Amino acid sequence: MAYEAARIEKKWQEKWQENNYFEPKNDYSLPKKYVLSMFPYPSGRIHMGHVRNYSIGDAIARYYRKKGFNVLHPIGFDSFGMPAENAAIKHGIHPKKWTYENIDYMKNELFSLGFSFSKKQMFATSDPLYTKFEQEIFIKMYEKGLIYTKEAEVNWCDYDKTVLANEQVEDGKCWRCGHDVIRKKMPGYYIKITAYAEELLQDLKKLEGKWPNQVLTMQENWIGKSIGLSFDFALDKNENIKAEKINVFTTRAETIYGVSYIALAPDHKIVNELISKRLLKQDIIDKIQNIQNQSPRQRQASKKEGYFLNLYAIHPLSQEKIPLWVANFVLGDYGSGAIMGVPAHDERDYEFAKEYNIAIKKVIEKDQSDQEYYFIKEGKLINSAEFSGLECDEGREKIISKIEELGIGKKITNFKIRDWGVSRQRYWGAPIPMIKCHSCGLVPQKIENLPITLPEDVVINGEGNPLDKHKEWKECICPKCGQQAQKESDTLDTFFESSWYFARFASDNSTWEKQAVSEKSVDYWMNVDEYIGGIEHAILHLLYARFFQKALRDLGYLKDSEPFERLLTQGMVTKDGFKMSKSKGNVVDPDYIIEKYGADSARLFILFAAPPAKELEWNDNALEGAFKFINRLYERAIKLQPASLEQIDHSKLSKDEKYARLKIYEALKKSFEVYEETFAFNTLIASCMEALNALSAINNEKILKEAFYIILNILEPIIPHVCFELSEYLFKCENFKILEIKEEVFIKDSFVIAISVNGKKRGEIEISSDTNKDEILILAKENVAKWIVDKELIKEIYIDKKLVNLVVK
Ligand code: ANZ
Ligand code: ZN
Repeated sequence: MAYEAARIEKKWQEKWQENNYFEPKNDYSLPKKYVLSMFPYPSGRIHMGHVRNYSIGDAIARYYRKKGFNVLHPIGFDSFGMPAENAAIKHGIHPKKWTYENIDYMKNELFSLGFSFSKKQMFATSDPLYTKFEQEIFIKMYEKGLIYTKEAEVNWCDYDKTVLANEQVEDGKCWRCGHDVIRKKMPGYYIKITAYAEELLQDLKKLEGKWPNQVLTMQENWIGKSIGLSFDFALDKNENIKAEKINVFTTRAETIYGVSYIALAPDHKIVNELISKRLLKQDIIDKIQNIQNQSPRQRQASKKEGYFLNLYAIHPLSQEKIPLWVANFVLGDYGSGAIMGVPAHDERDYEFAKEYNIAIKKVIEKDQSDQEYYFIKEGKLINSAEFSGLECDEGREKIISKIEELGIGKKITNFKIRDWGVSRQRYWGAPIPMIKCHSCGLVPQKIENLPITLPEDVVINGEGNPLDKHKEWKECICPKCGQQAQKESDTLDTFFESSWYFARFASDNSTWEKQAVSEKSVDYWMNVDEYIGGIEHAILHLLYARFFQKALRDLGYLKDSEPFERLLTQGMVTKDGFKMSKSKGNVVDPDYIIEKYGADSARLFILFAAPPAKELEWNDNALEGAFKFINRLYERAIKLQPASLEQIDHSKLSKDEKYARLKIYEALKKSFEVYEETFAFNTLIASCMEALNALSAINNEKILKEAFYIILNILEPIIPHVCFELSEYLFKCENFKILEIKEEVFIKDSFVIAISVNGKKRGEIEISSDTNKDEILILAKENVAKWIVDKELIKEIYIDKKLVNLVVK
């Protein structure tokens, strides 16, 4: 009988559904594993990146299920967002219809790949029930002061007509559509993620060794804690402007005597004052305004640019006059938006000083080097009055104390992380549950009135926010005073939805109607034991989710402080050297692969072609190879007679049989380490292939049966359909258990001896223990034949299990 992927796969997918094989059990006394692959956006079809993500997660989930764990392996859809609206604009299809049709299609694709997802725990974040509790969480956060409104400069995409978070701007362009992003002042809702900055940073330590280092570093840099000195320079007298001093932030107080200029951010209030009072030449005002219109990122990427402001400050220690400049590389929203320029010891300051011929004053020296700059944080202070001669660290502390004594500054901690703006001027999102009332101001909707759902009758044409234009929908009653009021028409950033979905998955679905998360099941299932997803989420999503976990803990919804115990970031899928993407036109459609080879081949190829964290280059031959391997496995197994396993006396086996058995058990041993620790599925598959090869020399049915039992067991998480089919045929058991390691198999029954000729080592052979001395000498002579040929053999010395020495003339 030949291997028929389509028949086998359909049969088992139906069976698994019938027996609820994938559903988590409500028995909370069992050991548990919560395996989560990041849920997809319902863009229309599954792509290879998804197949990879879910093949990894599924392998882990199936392994633990087989090991007797209660496994939660959920899937859902991150289904709000812009593409649905773009489809509406382009094809006139309603975002809801578009989204839910895509979901239906993709669900089928996922199940046709045999992924062992729970159906019962499935939801889409655009479901009104999810919105209901999302709005409840929003209100609870608002009431706790974790959400507030402010007018702030935001990144605005004029094509998508929406605000973007800093992280959604890539090289000055919108991450979705690629159009230029502009800066615009807008009112909006902000989440106070900064209130948790320190905890978010400290808790990264708990994740060491469990999350990739790269991700931990990216998060640490994003949070960006730095301790430094904040202090004032007095402004040299000037009648024209109000300000009397300028505050700067420095992490290098020891370089204070090296200051040769002060630079202000283009949006610093002194700069704005000078502009509004026309105290600068028009062409300079134009140039400064030009910089103001760039996003911070653009400014930092450009060449250093700045202008002298015709003002001076007084150095607090040396009393020197220091010129004031405006500079494009100074950020308006970091520190105080002004820096002390120390060109000799800071690279950016140096470039700027070189560009504009500003003095460079060296105040740190190491090994008497005669360079004009020294960018490293070590050495002795020079030209620094009473501080000269001190090491950097000591000098820094002393100078900080001095400034503190003078009462003009203090040591402070700064964070780079900014509060998260969540307002989006879009239709297809969760409505922000706030009411604008003329008498009461901003009022949260009453919890019992949730969810605030989206109206279906909207005109979506890309011009403005459809909700804002929907007069009837906006009308409402103020929950506080009962007067006519209006709903907030902005919707939430979709990252809000993906920040707590894992806790919703962990809540038993029978509680979904009643509460956001159910304490009992969340207590049991959380945290996520293995979280698998793309490295592109290293900062945004993972930081927001970590924040939510902490905020929801403090609001009484959750208990733990970190949501994801371990994280695996999978590499990209590429083809012809490029990331697979529609725009590159190099996409391989999973549906086509399933049809041609079957789901098992697709899964095997994906897990065999590269270790999960590495890039995976698409290769048609390797896919073909995966298909052939499954065929071979199937054809060999199906020839055996079904029967149960029998005892094997290892000591009575032949050399080949022992060897085959060793290979099988090596693979079994490896499987534990791969499924639980390394996830190097590629090496595990390779071991199985080796074992299968070793079996070709065997026809002992007992051993073959044991071998197939083990191989099918090891490979079931990777190629489940064919393994279930064969184990049903051979062993009559569908969900068969993992065998234990038999140590006797690993006991070496061979040894290695060295062979030397006239005392020089010329070779080495592996000898099995049952070989006698004469046989060993013959083998040894064969092995070093080229050294003894045509020579007279004088003596043969054999040292037991160690050495053969041949003496020749
Ligand atoms: C003087 C100095 C001398 C500095 C030196 C560095 C090296 P982190 O670690 O990122 O906090 N800085 C302060 N505010 C800034 C702003 N708004 N925009 C751009 N740069 C700003 O870095 C702190 C350092 O970044 C500060 O220390 C300041 O430059 C600069 F040899 O002050 B330093
Ligand atoms: Zn009111």
